[in-house]
Amino acid sequence: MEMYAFIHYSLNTYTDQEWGFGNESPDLFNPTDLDCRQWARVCKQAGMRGIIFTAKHHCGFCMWPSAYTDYSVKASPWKNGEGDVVRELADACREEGLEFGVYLSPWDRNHPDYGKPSYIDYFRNQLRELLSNYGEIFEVWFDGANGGDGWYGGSNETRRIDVKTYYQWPETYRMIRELQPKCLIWNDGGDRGDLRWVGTEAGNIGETNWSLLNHDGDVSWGMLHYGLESGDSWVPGETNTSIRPGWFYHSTENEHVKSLSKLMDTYYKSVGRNSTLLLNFPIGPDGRIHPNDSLRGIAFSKMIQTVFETDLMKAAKLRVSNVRGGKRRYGAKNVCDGNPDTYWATDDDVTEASLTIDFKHMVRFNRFLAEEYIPLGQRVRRFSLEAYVNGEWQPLKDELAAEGDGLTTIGHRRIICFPTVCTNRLRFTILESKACPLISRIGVFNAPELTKDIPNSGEKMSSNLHLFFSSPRQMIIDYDKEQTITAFRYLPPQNTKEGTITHYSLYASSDWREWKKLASGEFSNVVNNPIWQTINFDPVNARILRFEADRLYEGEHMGFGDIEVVVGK
Ligand code: FUL
Repeated sequence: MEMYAFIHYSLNTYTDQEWGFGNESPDLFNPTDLDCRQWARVCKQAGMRGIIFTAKHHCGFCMWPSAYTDYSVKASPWKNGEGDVVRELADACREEGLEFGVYLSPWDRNHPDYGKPSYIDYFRNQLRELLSNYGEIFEVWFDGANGGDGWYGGSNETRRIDVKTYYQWPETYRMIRELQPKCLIWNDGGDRGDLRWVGTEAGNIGETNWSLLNHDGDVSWGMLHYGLESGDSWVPGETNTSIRPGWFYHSTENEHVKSLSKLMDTYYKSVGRNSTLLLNFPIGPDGRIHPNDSLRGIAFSKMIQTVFETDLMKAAKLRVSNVRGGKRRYGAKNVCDGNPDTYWATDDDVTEASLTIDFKHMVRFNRFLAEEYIPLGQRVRRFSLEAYVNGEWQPLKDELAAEGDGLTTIGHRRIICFPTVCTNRLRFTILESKACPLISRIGVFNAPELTKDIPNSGEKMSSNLHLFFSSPRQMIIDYDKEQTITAFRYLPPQNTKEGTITHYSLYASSDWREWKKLASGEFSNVVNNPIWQTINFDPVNARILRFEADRLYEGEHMGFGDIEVVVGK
């Protein structure tokens, strides 16, 4: 399915929390404008093929009127307790042609029996309701989080469970298979589901990514992130991340919806690495997806269309050979037609082969795409990519790879990003494969450059900076490693004047001890015209920046709409 949406919505939306404790009042749930059709339309336009909804998050509040608890929408003022968000969303998904799935948190901080065997019956009863009354469910999500403490019917204590035995997953899985035979099970707990977590919520899976794991035994972080080449079971990775920093809505994050460049980076590091992308859209207190998220989601889908619109392969000629055996042709003309039933194969015993692509003219491109014929498994271990430039073959590498050249596994889809080359010839060589390689599609594209500033879009380059406040008037920005920093940019808060910095100082360090003052001064007219402010200085090598508010227009805490550190020579 490539991309589908997560939707996080619960009492947390009204308490500004990420995890509810389980004692939040159902009275808080009274959205004025709840519109599941808006959610479904936005998700569809954002390129999502389905929606997985938090029917019950860790707080235990049920977004459908479960017969097994009073802690649900039926105890809320919304629609006088007659409403059912799960029903409205399931219907909206069907109308929009989207698949529908549910997140049912095994950890329940409200239920008095959580931790006792009787809770498992409660959990299964709820799951049975969801799998029986809302049509076809394409995926169930059983989050493994468990922080221990909770309200638990008023006990207000810490309850620990053994994740390997407590939930008795095999029996629950049997029930799911019986009620919804096509439903996929996601579970990062003890028992293997059909899909695996990728070990991070940051939006990236390993550049090497096997869709395999062993059915039994412990799963290490590396196995989650990279899969297991020798695994005996098909358990593809699903990359889950949110379009904002948090999973639930917080008004303080309205200016921090991920940029288009960050979302594209996520796309290349998930769908482009043989994974699906599960992208979360939080619902605001009014019951709708906030316009900042919907606009960015739709821009994301448009950008994917733009990048992959023109496949330069369509006007190219292919020459296929296996490296050892000279020239051969095996259905090569079908290799780029995107037809899922055709693929290019070598002889059974050949695991190395190369494919030369001759373009009619000189062309410019910066993306390469390859797909394996997945019904017959994932085979390719390593490949190379070369462009013919100035009379010689020049190796290309994946510029997003964290390690090496990144040219390892392919799977359902692998997208390689590299700086634009201009050539009339490209060579794709499979260097190692578990069995004869079966390639069903290759593509060559020229993506538009995503610059730091896309006018009027609030765009930023994707970055790995971390920031925190060491005091109400001091912000620390920490990069993972030393960078050459040439400028610092500050966007004042956009919806309030409170916290607006009018006078600042900026320092840099590489070791937290020695600080170099880079600049200080005034942001002129920033109160009446709160636009991006740029502080330029001589390039400095540093890992940490300290940004201080020497004077605030009003309020005690420094505020910001966004910040940006400009790196590079
Ligand atoms: C996490 C949960 O604890 C978060 O609240 C969220 O639901 C995320 C998708 O999974 O582990």
